[in-house]
Amino acid sequence: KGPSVRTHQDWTELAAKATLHTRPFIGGLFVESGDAAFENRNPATGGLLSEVADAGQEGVDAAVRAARSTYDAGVWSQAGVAFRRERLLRFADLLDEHSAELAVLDSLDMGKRVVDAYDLDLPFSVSLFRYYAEAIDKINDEVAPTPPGTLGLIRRVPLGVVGAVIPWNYPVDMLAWKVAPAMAAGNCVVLKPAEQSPSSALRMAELAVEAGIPEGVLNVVPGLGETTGRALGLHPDVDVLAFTGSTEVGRLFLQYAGQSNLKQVWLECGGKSPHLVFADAEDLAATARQTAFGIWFNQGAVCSAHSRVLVERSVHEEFVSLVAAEAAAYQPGDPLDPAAGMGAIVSREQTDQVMQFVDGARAAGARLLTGGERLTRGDSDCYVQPTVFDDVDPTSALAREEVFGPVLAVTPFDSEEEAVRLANDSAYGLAASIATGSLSRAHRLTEQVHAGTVTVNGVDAFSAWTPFGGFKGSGFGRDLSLHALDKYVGLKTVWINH
Ligand code: TXE
Repeated sequence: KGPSVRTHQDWTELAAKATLHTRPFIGGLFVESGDAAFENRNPATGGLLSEVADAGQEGVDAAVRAARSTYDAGVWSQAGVAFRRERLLRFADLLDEHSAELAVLDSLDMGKRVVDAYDLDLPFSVSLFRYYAEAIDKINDEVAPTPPGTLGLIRRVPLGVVGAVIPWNYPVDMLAWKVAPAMAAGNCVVLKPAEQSPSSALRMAELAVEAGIPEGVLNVVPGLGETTGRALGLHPDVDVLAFTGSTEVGRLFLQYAGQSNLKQVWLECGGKSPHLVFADAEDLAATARQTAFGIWFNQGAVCSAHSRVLVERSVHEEFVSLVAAEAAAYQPGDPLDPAAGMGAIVSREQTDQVMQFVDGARAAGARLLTGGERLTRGDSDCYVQPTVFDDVDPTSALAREEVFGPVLAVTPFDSEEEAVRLANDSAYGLAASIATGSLSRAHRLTEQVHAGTVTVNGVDAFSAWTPFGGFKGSGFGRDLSLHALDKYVGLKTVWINH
């Protein structure tokens, strides 16, 4: 399928027809659950989209029961890899068929450009379901070299019930990153989408059943973090909890595990990823385009957003003016308009938070090169210009804390050692990128820079085939690639004396 050829009007009409589910999807059905509800607002317009049930303790209990009984029944976990492979491939085909509908749901819920959801997020999710479906019948268990007269088997077994708690920045993709490997490995899943973006996950769970995936394999509990998220984290019958979100909430999930059943916890948390630009970079203009993409794509709401640029002083002035010029291509507009350069920020609260960083940077004496303004469209003020601050003090909040918005912090450096020191002087270690024409420097720095992914001469590379995740405050455990399966299986030793 090629890129979207739909117009602004086409997308607007699709959006007007969109159906937004609001109730938990448990055991193959949308159910009534809990007595609380929360508002789902479209940040692009400020309008109310839906009132969504907060599944709460009651909903989480029901979902975990459904997942457990489906797991124990063996209709998925023991169904054999050929069955799981076939159903997951069918699910991928259905997601592909419903790409435009799902892209619209994400755009309405959280403000991203619909064409980015359609051209990038959806194809990537579809490819992930296919990737893990195809992987599971190609991985063998092991036989250990135990003494004669014995047989030592090392089996990879599903763990049971997987809880997944995901953020709003990539609703469809974050679901796929967790759910595809977890389901492929034979587990049943209870997923809590972010309260800002519940719609696509509820629809995807419905499509999973339509694809012939047994009821109860994928359950979705919409809700707030402190109620539904917490109940899932503390649930005594959840075996694994996979989380993507803020470092602060990641810490809570470790506590929940300690306070409950010692469930395994995997965390993919925030970042403050640096882009190191050296004077020997082969193409400064191309590097500036990568810098712009690395911070302004998806309104900067990317966990591996390259929100810090460290640039060698001899090319500093030239480089920052190239980056500032790129801002023209990222001016915010209606997320349903393919011509918009960026969409809306997910919520007023998040926009307030972004503007606090902007105001703080101004007050701290950083040099504003472009942007810095909050914009209003109709009734919504959830738009922020693509922003660049130069000469940012590396000890300031803008250089150290995750903004999760379209705000770039530039700091010049004088030597390679200083660049590496600044890059590593962070509570996070998710990603880093390096622009250099020197092969030796590239190799040297990929060793020295402490991040889960280091990209040379590009920015923020990731793929289905390579692991994604961080060090330090960015969490642990890896999404994507065959290694993601490790999070959702246990090793079981079977010893036979014969
Ligand atoms: O994230 P949260 P929010 C960062 C980013 C952003 C900030 C706040 O800096 O500005 O976090 O965003 C659930 N118990 N990132 O508030 O709160 C919540 O419902 C259990 C980085 O959206 O971490 C949602 O499903 N669960 C990031 C999920 O956790 C709780 C992605 C993530 O929400 C909970 C998102 C609680 N007490 C935000 N509180 C990344 N690195 O990808 C919340 N949740």
